[in-house]
Amino acid sequence: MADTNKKDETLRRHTDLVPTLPSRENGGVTNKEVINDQNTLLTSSSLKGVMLVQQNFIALPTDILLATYPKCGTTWLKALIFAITNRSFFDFASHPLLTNNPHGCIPTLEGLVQNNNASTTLSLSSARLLATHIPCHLLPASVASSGCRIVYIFRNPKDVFVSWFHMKKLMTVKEEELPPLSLGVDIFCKRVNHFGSYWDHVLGYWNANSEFPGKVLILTYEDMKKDTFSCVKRLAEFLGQPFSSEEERDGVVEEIVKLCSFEHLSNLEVNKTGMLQFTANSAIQNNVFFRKGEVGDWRNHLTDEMAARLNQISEDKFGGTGLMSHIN
Ligand code: PAP
Repeated sequence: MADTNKKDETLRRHTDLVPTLPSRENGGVTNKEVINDQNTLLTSSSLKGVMLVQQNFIALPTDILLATYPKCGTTWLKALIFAITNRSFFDFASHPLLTNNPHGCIPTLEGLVQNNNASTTLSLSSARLLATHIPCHLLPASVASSGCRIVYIFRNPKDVFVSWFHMKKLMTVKEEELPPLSLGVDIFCKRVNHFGSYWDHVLGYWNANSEFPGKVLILTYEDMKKDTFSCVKRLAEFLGQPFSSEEERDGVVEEIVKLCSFEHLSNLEVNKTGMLQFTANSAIQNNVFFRKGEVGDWRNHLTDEMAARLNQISEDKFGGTGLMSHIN
């Protein structure tokens, strides 16, 4: 996917650029934060991914891009999109999702351009299935000009925070490097995360939905939990592969819902013990993508004060957009 010379040139530019960008220390968190020229706070490693994608990826009209802010439902949606778009190639008894983590079925664009390894995709569908955490305004121009389809999922920020904090806990080698929960909330509120602010991320794709009608489908984790069946049908229609009445009669939608459910995926051997190679030098355990899979777990972790702080930012950022009704 990425031409090696162009990729090396981008990596050199990244190395030269990072020290010139304003940076912000990030209480106890290891990765240096940099503000890129489009005024978005990113870690230097996510900036590298953004630059590589901007300079090496050209979207095609048939591409399907799954965009998410981290911890909003990426793993689940990867599984569902993979199962929907490849349903004519695999049967449910020997499905690739039984032996591969969903992240191994749909590659992440940022990882793909770094690995230069398009063969990580297991999809047989003619459309390229790609995922990204890149904020909407930092995607390459070809995404808008090609008219490719984007599926975006977001989630109540209080649950996003709790999920992110637990992942951080699992990934932090030295206990002293993990900030206390209250500082974690502070970090999340001040927009210090790998891909900028949660609120700006959601707003970017929400606005793209009005700007490019029919090209962006927005889902919420909460709606998916409430009625997965209807969301799977909506997804299939948006992806141009609606279920036929025969498929509906044969229970294909239910099979997909069951295959991709938290209970099913999290109990598979591959997701309990397997590892995922993200880039050449970073691997991650598959089980970190499965914790509780519930709506409202924030109530078990956040104080009233923490919740009020996150609610206030949501009011300030999302007020008047129609987004508030989706996250309450
Ligand atoms: P990522 O951005 O690091 O890939 P992502 O998959 O977006 O993470 O989010 C992980 C969350 O989705 C976890 O939520 P929790 O911490 O609140 O439990 C994880 O448990 C949940 N999750 C993973 N797979 C599924 C699934 N099949 N159904 C529902 N939720 C899921």
